[in-house]
Amino acid sequence: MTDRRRFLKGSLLGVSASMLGWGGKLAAGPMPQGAADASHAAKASAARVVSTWDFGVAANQAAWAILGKGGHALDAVEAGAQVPESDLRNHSVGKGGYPDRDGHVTLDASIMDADGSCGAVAALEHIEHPISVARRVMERTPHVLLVGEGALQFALEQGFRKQDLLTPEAEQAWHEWLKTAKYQPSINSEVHDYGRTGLPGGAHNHDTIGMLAIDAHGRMSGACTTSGMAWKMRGRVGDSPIIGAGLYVDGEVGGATSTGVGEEVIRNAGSFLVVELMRQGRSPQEACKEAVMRIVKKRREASKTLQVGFLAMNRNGEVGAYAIQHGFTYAVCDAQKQDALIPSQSVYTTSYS
Ligand code: SD4
Repeated sequence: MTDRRRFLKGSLLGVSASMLGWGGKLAAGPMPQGAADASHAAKASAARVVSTWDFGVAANQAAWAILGKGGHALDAVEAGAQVPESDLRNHSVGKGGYPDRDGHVTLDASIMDADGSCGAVAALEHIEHPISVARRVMERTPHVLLVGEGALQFALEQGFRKQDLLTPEAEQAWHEWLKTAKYQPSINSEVHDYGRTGLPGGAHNHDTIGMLAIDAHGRMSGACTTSGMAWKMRGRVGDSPIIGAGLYVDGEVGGATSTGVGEEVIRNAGSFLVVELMRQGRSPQEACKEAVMRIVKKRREASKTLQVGFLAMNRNGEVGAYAIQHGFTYAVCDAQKQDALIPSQSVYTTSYS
């Protein structure tokens, strides 16, 4: 994994919003073919996608396959989020995710568009791509959130295939956990320091993918998908499918997404808070930091051992992130750079072990 890393200094990849040229005037009227191609290339270069954690690099590339051709941000984030959902090596998102303490893999996901349209599923079982079910909830129902059995019923009605999401590896890890069955929801504060999570098999505990994209037409969308906390209580729902907590997008301002202990994010309406702070003039970086500090101030002692990270992008394509613990990373992909992985700033710069 380390060799995939392309750590860059700074939160903006050294590319300023003005260099991106996003939001520039589009030529009116018919154009000769060559000029049209050039115009398309210029617009596509304004597109950008950002995602949480190391696996965001691969997810971004799937999103870029759409954004780079001038496709819609909503299609891009759905396609991007599907990548870790299908990755069986990934035990915190989609198929192959660690189950709850009773052995059920239950998935949470949400998707949101620039105009406030949104859809989500929570505690969904047996469906490999909860992000796509969330999109159907948004587009084909008058509702925002479907949960559990009802979400599954809806997915099956929509033609999604029912399958077993518990892989042999995840099942083995669950059996290991059952030996002590210590119910101590914990967090992944450092990507490569698995020992501290107490999870067997050197597993990550918390790695949700949150993704935000701006397309060549300046449309912004976001997606968030996870299997949530490993060995969680049956029925536990985290922040990821809660609009305003794990994900929020407002096309006039920008978007935000979160990772880490979902309960802390929900308590503070985290992603909504980040977007509102950007609306008031904060940069994405400042907004993420302020949202993290709200949690830290309220949970001074507990925050020493819990992780929450926010990732935000404003409508100009400026990106920022902030976390409580060291180790949070985010991936950025645009026409200049396809595989950038950036270490987030954090409250605690050293490990707390
Ligand atoms: C949750 N926030 O279910 C998710 C988990 C997570 O990085 O983000 N992991 O609480």
